[in-house]
Amino acid sequence: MLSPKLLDALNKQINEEYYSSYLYRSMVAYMEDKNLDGCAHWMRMQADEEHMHALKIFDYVLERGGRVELQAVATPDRDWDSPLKAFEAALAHEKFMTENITKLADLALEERDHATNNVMQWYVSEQVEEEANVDDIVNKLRMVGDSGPGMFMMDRELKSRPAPAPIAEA
Ligand code: OFO
Repeated sequence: MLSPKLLDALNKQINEEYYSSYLYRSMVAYMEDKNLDGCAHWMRMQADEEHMHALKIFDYVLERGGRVELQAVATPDRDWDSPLKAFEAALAHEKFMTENITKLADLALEERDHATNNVMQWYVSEQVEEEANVDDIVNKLRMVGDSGPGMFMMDRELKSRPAPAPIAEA
């Protein structure tokens, strides 16, 4: 049985993951508006991945006999000054998500809930990967400048991002 404190924190994290998905979906719209198909594709894959992150906690709460309580998802930003600024915003967001996950893992230990801590460890590793991936894109965009031929090449590279692994494998 999940403690009330942990159940509440997990429900909040489900909402944060849905917000992440929503934010990246908003970035898809922004990139499409700029005719950056590759960037839009990358954001689409990321939005799908965040959706799966939400579902993984959703299913976990149910498995533990907890009540999932969905909350309203906040309105994401719609515009950024440049593709680089959008990716910088994505990196800042991932750092914020890492902080949330760390707090949840800490809380699980405080509550002596090792099963939840174990699930959170999956997210801890996932966040390392996510931050590294976005950081790499931000660095490359800073190097090439986010317009002209450099941007064209980057956009082509980002189009090759594969679809995220299905939830069962997550
Ligand atoms: Fe990229 O954040 Fe989910 O966990």
